[in-house]
Amino acid sequence: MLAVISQKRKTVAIALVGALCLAAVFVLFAPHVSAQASLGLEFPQASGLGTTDLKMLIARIVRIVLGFLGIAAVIINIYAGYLWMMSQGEEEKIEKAKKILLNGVIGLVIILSSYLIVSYVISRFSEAINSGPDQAGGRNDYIYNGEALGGGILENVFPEPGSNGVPRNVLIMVTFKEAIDAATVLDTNNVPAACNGFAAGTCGFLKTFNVNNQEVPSVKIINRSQNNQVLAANQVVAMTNNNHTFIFDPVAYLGSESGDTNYSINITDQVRKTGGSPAFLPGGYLWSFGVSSVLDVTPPRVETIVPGAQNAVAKNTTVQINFSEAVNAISATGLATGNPNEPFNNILIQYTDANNNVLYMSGTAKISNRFRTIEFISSIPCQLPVGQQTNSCGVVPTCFPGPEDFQVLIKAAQVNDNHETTNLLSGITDSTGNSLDGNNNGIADGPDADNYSSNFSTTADLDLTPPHITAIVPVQATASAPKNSPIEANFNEIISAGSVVSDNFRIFETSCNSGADFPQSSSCYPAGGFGVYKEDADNVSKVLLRTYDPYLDGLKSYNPRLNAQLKDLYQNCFNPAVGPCSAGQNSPGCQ
Ligand SMILES: [Ca+2]
Ligand SMILES: [Ca+2]
Ligand SMILES: [Ca+2]
Repeated sequence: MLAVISQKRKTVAIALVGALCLAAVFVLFAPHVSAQASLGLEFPQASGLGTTDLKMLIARIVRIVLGFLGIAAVIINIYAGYLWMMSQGEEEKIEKAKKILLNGVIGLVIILSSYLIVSYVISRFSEAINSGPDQAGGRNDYIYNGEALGGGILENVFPEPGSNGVPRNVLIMVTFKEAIDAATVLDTNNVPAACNGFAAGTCGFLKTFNVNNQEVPSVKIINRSQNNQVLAANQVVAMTNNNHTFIFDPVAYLGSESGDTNYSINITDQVRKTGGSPAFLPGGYLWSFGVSSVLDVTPPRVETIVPGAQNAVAKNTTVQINFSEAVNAISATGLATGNPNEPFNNILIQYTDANNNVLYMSGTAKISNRFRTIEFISSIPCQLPVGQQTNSCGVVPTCFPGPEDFQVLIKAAQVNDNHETTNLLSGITDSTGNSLDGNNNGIADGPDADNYSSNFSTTADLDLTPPHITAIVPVQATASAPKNSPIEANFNEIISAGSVVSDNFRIFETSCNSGADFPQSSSCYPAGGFGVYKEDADNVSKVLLRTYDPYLDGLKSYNPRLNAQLKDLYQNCFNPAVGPCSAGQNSPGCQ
């Protein structure tokens, strides 16, 4: 009798251990195995870039092999269970089943421990590869969601996520891809003196919302170094000029004189689009940066302006003004009507017609390139050559008159005797309010001394040649870049910064690739978001994409992609079929 009970106990115990191991295998392996469906580095169009480190790739392969071994062990255990079930009490068969089961369980234990070791190694790799400087302001107690920068409604935020040494007098700038209902951001009935000059409904203290019986501001400026204190609504002035770009100006300086301070900004889920639908998923968007103990008193300069005075250019040109630092988006952008006394008039482009009349260009000034570049595009449609209906974008570009000589005037903002800006809207200022230093003496002198002027000439010709890619970094075949290094594409001519936006250049999980240019779901994009920008140096015109902390997931495949809406300075869409070839590729489009 006793012997029978102990036999039954043993049987139950072995069955239990087997079941537990089985469950463990499914919990640990199943989701990873399915997540490994796409291992290949894809290279669609002429612009796909590999993003997987070789070490990570090996670690992933090891994990997949372990996954298969785990499945094999489970099958062995099932087989043992089957033998036992079919033994019909025959001692010999039961004994055989027990042996198989025991060995199967031992195998599983070994595989599980190997799996844990590999997982540990992979996580260490991830940490080692993720070695950027971006450690500002931990965000452990805030939930991050999918509506991140680039893949969601946000085009750009300033200061850049993860940046450090941000001056205390910084203005926070946010650009949305869709129009926002300003009344859900700012309080149109609570307008401070700082809003003088702004149209009704475009400037005010922050709006508050009642959430769980607490008054919560629409945008939270959170001091991470001081118990996550949130600035009150009447401590922040919010402003906009077009319901796309918003600027948040804290009444008092951020941080302290005595040391660095970490901040997070949370644009809450109370903010809504024009039309009323929520701009964000629950939780809104949050990003972090580190504020230094000093103020920025250095005024911004014009670094380069294209076209310059040297050569006459085709008349469908864009005027591109690159500043030494980020500038205030509101005073630098707008619709120029051709009347120099009407806003927008901080950037004026004038010429003299055959009858000696001074005329001003009508057009649009837009900001891009992480708030460092302003581009002016004429509003006059071009006369295309006979027989040609459109350019490579399928549209009629716009033109300056040509041949013609133009003067460009970029206005400094009004300042007082202490060189402090007195009217933010009156000219170009930097991201902390310093007025443009047009005469490059390091001091904000205000107009007219600090107005910046330049000139260029047009020919009677049009440039209708699309730009093309000349190189891609990292090169696809050697894809071993750290996961936080920028991805770049080089072009054969200067690219319009205004076209380098996340609608034209994105990175997403390869598994989301549906054939369309970009996936719809925000969960396909990196959790920390990404930003795109351009750089022109040493005669190379680059467009770049950088991801933000926590960067790319080392265990996933990514697909960076440019679409054809990326344009040269003459409004021509780029030709994705022409570009550098990958190894072994042989096509007429290869350069
Ligand atoms: Ca500055
Ligand atoms: Ca100056
Ligand atoms: Ca061109």
